[in-house]
Amino acid sequence: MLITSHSSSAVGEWNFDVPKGLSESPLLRSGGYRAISRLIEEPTLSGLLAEAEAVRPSGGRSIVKESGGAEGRGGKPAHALRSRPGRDLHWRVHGCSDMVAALGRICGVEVAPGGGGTYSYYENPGDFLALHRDVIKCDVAVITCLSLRVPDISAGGLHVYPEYIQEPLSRVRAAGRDGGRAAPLAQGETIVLFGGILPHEVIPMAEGQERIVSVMCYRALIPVSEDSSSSNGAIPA
Ligand SMILES: O=C(O)CCC(=O)C(=O)O
Ligand SMILES: [Fe+2]
Repeated sequence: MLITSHSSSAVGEWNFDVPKGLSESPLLRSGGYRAISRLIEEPTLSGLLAEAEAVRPSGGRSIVKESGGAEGRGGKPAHALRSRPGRDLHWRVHGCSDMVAALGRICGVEVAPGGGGTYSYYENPGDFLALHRDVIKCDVAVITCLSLRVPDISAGGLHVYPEYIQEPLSRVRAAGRDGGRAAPLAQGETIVLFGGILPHEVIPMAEGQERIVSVMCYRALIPVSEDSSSSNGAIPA
């Protein structure tokens, strides 16, 4: 999870402008996200899944029942899932110069890895990650689906709100899920999103579903004003 333990300001203080430089990004202009089929290919995908399964038992689940009051980035969104830090392969895949160059082309802005990366396991019915924007260190998030049991567009997947890029989260919440759209991610697919800007959530898993993803953060190498957000930086889980 790319979230922090701090939260934030009242809606009245909300003032968010997409940082100059990012506003020119073709990715941001087309909704702030893109699903890509073969950004990571076999046998690397299987290697990442094996690494995710290897570290899975070494930590417990994380449950937060109520979201904090963040209107902008970070905060403490409610969630129920298991999360583990990435290991060697995760870093080699996401930190290498080829990946950084590919992401620069996709995003239209240079990026740099912003942390070690994680694996997230939505493994029980009802597992979810509530509406949020990612922390300051995470302008761009790269999420790859390593395993997906029982795909279903109406449950257990990423949901994004491109129409609400400049809105406080309370307004996104008030609009409800119809204000956004599903961003389904098939096994092996990757989504690249401006997670610090685009409001997003993982909607609850249905009975029998399971979703394992690798998550990696990148910073956009342009001045991203911290004033435009309501939270301070924090570490990925
Ligand atoms: O699992 C996903 O698709 C999204 C995860 C996410 O938004 C996060 O970890 O911050
Ligand atoms: Fe996120």
